[in-house]
Amino acid sequence: VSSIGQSLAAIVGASNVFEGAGIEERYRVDIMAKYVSTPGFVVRPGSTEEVAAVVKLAAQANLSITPLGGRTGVVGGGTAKDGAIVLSLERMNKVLEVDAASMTMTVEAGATLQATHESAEANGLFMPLDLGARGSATIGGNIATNAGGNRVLRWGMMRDMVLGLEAVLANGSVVSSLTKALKDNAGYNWKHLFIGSEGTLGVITRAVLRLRPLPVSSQTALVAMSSFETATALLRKMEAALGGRLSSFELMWSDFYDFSSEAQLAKRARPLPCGHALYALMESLGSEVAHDADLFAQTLEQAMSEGLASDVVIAQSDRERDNLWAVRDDLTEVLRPLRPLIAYDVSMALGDMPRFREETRAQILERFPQATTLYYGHAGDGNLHLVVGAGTGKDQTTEVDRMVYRVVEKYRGSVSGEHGIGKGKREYIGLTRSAQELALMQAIKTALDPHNLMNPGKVLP
Ligand code: LAC
Ligand code: ZN
Repeated sequence: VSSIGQSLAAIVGASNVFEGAGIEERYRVDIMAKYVSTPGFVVRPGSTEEVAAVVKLAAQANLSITPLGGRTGVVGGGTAKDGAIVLSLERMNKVLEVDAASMTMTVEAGATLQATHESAEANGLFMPLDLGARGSATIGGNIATNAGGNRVLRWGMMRDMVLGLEAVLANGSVVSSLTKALKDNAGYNWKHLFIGSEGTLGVITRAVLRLRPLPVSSQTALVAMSSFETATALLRKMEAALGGRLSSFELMWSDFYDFSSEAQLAKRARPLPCGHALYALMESLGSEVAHDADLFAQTLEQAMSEGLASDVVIAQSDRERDNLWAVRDDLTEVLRPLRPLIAYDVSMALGDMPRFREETRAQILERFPQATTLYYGHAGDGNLHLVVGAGTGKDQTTEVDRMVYRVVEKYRGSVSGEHGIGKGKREYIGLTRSAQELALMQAIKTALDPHNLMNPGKVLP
C-alpha cells in the first residue's frame, strides 16, 4: 500500500480503498465496454465530510478525481485518468428523508433512481424521472448528467426536480443548500451549474428532490403508424385529449422495432406485427381509474378512425405493460450482437427528424453497406437515438461520428440531448456551442477548478 493509499484509508477505512491491481474491472471498464482506464485508487467515502477530506488530499497529491455513480452512463463520463482517483458514491446510497407535507425527498448521491421511486411510492408520492437503467443509475449521476429518460414530456429533466443541492468543491469546501422550497431567487442559482456538469466542477453529495402525487391510474399502449406526419399529429392529439396526462411518447422507427422485437421473440410475443413505418409507445398517468382508461381507449379509437393510428394494442395488465415497455427499454441483450456499437442521443426540432434520419441513414449505408442502423427516441422531447453497429468496426467510430454530427449541425440540433458530452463527444461540442459559450464554460471551470482536478478530460474540448 502506497502512502497515498494509507492516507485515503485513514479517511474512509482500509476496506474502502482499492489500489492498483486490486481494483475490480467494474471501476475500470464502462457498461458498454467502450471506455477503459487504469485508475490508481478507488475510494468509497461514507459521508460528505469524507468526500471533502478525500478531495483535499487529492489536491495535495495533485491527483485528479472522477466521481462514479451507477456506471451506466454511455459517454465515458466516469472514465478516470490513469493513476488517478475514482471516487465511488456507492456507500452514500440512503434516502435520508421523505417529507410528505412539502412533497420532497432528501437523498445521498449514491441512492439508485429505483430506490427513490420505491421510497416515494411507500409515502404515496412519485419521483417522475425514469429511464431504463433505473436499477443502477444513481441520483448523483442523474444530476451530474441532467438525465432525461422516458417522462420528460410531462415532468421535465432532472434539472426540474432538484430543489436543493450539496456539493464538494475542488478545494474541499462544502457548499450546501438543501432547501425544500420551490422558489429561491437569492442571487445566482449555483445548483444549476452543477446539474449537468458531469463531475467537472465538484462532487455532488446530497440533494433535495421535488416529488409529485402518486398517479393511481396508468395506461400504456403501443401504436403503429403509417408516417412521421401521422405520428406528430397523434402526439398532438393525445396531449390535447388527455389534458396533460400523457407522460411518455416513445417513437420507434420500423428498423428499431423489427430488430428489437425479433431479438426478444424467445422471451415474448411480438406485440404488433412488423411492416408499419413507425411505432409509438405511450403512457398516460392519472388520478381517476375508470375515467382515465375510458378516455385513453376512446382517444386511440378515434385516432384509428381518423387514420392517425394503423394498429393499437393497449396493455390490460402490469405484465402486458412490462412486455410493451421491454421492446423499447430492455436493450442490453438486444444490442449486444451489434457491438462495438456506436450510439447517439442527438436532439433537434421534431419536424427535422425524418430528414435527419434519411440523410444520416443514406450516408452511413453508402459507406458501410453491411451496417445496421436503428432509430428511436423520446420524440415528444425532440430527442432521437441512433444506434449504428455491425459492419462498422471500432476504428470507424470517428468516421460515423462525423457523418452524423455534420447532419446535426445542419439542422441546428444538439450533439447531446440527454447523455452528456463525457469523453466521447468532447471534440463535437463546438458543433452545438459557440466559441463564446465555450469560453464562458471554460471560465466557470477555471474559476471553480483552477488545477483541473475534477474529472479532467470531460465536457470541454
Ligand atoms: C434510452 C437511453 C439509451 O433512451 O437513453 O434507451
Ligand atoms: Zn434515451
